[in-house]
Amino acid sequence: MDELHRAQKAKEEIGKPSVFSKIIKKELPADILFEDDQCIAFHDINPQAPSHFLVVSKKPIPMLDDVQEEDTKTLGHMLIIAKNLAAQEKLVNGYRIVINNGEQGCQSVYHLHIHVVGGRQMEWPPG
Ligand code: DGP
Repeated sequence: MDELHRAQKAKEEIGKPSVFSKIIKKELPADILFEDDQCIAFHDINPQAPSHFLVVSKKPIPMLDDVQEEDTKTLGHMLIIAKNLAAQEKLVNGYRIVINNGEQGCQSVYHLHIHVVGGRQMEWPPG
């Protein structure tokens, strides 16, 4: 199943523990790059570029639309971790940060996460 079809089916999973919650609890394996009390970062299982990793909130916020004022610090922290890890991964020529939100945003896992993709020339507009 491709990412678009996964995204179209994914809303059925809202309210259930996400695959990312299982990775956070170490019930599922992942190639972890970083972890602290607020977030965890690991390589995407279906990379869209030579380097593709996710920075995932430990708080199980389903999507960006659900973020509240009280989450401001966590979101800012996740962006700082994303750019630190981009440097660690040697994405010196640039990279892209993406948050997919909802069905038309092509979100397939309803647990807030930032994509970091790099290692090749990105294009615009995105598909
Ligand atoms: P999004 O479409 O924005 O919800 O992105 C979800 C991403 O999560 C997608 O690129 C594939 C990735 N993913 C899904 N399941 C797993 C998993 O079990 N392990 C890892 N490492 N990544 C996963």
